[in-house]
Amino acid sequence: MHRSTESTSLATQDPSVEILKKAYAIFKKIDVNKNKQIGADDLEKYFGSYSAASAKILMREVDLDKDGVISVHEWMGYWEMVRRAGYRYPEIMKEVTVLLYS
Ligand SMILES: [Ca+2]
Repeated sequence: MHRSTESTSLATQDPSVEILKKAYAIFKKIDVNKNKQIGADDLEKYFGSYSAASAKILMREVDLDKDGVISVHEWMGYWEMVRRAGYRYPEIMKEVTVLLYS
């Protein structure tokens, strides 16, 4: 007798998947020179001076190994962490949307 494997339904409309997809799209947008990492200069170019403070906070929060750049793993890990931390989807989506269209 064996336990039936819990069926993880891969719903196409899973909002968390949407979030991660968007997060990745944002990463690619910010990574202007396509070197698979986001540096402070990328953030400055992308966000402009008006939200330099937000960019700094973002860097501080996402750059886990403190090497001054955000790798794609750090970026995706950040959003995964935010998601798991129990933030409500609408809040995350708002954050993502702001990032995507700012
Ligand atoms: Ca890093």
